[in-house]
Amino acid sequence: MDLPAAVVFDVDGTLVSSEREGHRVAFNAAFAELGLDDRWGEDHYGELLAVAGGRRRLEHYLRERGRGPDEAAELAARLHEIKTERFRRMATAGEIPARPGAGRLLDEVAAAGVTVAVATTGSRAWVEPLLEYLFGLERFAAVLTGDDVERRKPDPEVYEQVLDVLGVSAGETVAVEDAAKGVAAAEAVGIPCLVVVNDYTRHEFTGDGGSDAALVVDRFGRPGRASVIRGPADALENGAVTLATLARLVTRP
Ligand code: XBP
Repeated sequence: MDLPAAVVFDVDGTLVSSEREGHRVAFNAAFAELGLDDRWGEDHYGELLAVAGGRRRLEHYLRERGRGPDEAAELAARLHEIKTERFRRMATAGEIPARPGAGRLLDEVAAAGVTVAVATTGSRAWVEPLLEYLFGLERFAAVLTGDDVERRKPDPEVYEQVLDVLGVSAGETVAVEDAAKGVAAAEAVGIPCLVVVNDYTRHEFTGDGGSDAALVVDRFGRPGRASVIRGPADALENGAVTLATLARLVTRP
């Protein structure tokens, strides 16, 4: 089996189920704390996810609601600071669950001696406590966050940085993502990508959307049985994403 030199995981929606009942709830709590009537419903938040980065998401929303650029930027920064602390507390209180099978796959990849890293748009202030709480931070050789880059996914900057930090090439690395903007970022630097969709991103992979992904599945499996949405039908092992699944995606010459 041609093992990858490294597997780089996205966080929100990939390793963890964090958006609908996590970030969205924290954003709404921030609105309330500042006495604002704004609340992001589940469907509306799914649309807002098109904007990567919580502060930028807030700024985009506030501008759409008619606030001027300076007021929107200043208010977005205040709201995001409150939201980030609220989400950090949710993470360390165990309110943000890992996706089923994510821990199993992390264990399998690490047991084979394959380097594991994270490349996320999320803020370091909650990313590290959440990874520590759910998986143990020591298992990640590198954790690159939205605080480490100027440009967020789909820009490839975070993946360029993680390859540089790990000292590996794109062709010997596999990325694991949940959304089209993550696939675009990874594929832009030549990293083959496994997608594990969720209820906010599944629509991006029907038809020819997100077509650059090497393999699209509906879950990690074990527990539960995963299904291939796009890619080789025999890519799973006993209904699960395994290290062998990831090894098939390695493109090193
Ligand atoms: C997901 C994001 C983040 C989170 C909110 O990042 O776009 O912005 O939605 O976290 P990824 P912040 O899928 O790359 O993990 O408020 O800290 O940005």
